Amino acid sequence: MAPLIICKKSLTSLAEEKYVNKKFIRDEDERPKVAYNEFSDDIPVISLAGIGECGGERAETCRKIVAACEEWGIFQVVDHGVDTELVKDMTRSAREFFDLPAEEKLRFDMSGGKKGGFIVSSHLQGEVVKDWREIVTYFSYPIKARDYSRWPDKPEDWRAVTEAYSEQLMELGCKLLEILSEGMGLEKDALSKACVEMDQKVVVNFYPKCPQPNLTLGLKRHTDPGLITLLLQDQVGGLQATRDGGKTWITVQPVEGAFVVNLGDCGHYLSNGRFKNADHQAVVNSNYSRLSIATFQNPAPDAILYPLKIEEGEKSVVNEPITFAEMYKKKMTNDLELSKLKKMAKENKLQEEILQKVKVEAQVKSCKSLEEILA
Ligand SMILES: O=C(O)CCC(=O)C(=O)O
Ligand SMILES: [Fe+2]
Repeated sequence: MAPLIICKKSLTSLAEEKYVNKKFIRDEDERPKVAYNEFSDDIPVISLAGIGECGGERAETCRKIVAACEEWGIFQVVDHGVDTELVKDMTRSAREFFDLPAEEKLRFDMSGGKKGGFIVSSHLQGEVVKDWREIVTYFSYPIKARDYSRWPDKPEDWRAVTEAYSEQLMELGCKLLEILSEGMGLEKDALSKACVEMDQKVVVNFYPKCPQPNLTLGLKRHTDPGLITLLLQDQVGGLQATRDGGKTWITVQPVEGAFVVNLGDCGHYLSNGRFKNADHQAVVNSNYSRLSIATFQNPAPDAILYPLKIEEGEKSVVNEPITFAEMYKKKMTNDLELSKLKKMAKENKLQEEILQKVKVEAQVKSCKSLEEILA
């Protein structure tokens, strides 16, 4: 059997086991409903080629992006201007990091609330069920807040590559925020101004092969808390989205060189609900490991969140202005509370079922003895 203390281990070793450790097993209603490689092309793939120009092409691209944000809160971008070689280097470097022996990765163990580094499943403490993933994460913007002691020092080019990657992704993120601002009928800089100073955090997700992928998730269902997320995924597949509250799911078709753009909660709030916050999860499989790199473009912690525009006759989707830090804390606390309540309800139901069974058995027994008396 797999060891019980998983957090201090690397998940890669558990991937060799025949069965999934029970800490990773999800309730039936949370398990994958669609295969990792049953791809859908419902999510539009949009070229940003003409985005620098004024007029026709830019307006058309803008229209497509706004439509995708209203429908799914997800789209993919190609011709985005991020250097192809850099993307390859980032992917290679990340794979090399996860290939390191567990003790090397654990030199950057981020358990206990450390800001950045390596961990199995999630940086959140008190999760009820674990995600089938390893992550390495670093906080890249604002530059003054960087703590390089939490950035891996292996492979050798990790820091140079990740710095360059963060910079180019910040540029792409800002370009997209301009388009979204215009799409909301606002000045180009409206969303970036609302962020006060743009924060950026990069989470590299590694999902090892999984012996029983139908029982677990690589990353449980969620919406991203920030403004937008730029996700680079390999060609394996595993990112899934729903827009009917989890009844039906699609697996996003991987597109070579593309970034998947997910709108987060802040995008939803600032647009007063016009843009969807992408409801998504990641599934795993027994054939291939998978790598994805999520770059979160977030408002500064003290940025105030409130719709930038409320149309006549509409109500604000936000009760009162709230800072991003407060919103984040509330979201994470609620999430953990909900999972704990669900677990308790399940245990209570189980207890009730056992009690019921015991009662029925007792009745049967007493009936039998009555029959015996009568005979
Ligand atoms: O790996 C994926 O496809 C999804 C990753 C993701 O949603 C996240 O890191 O927030
Ligand atoms: Fe996400």
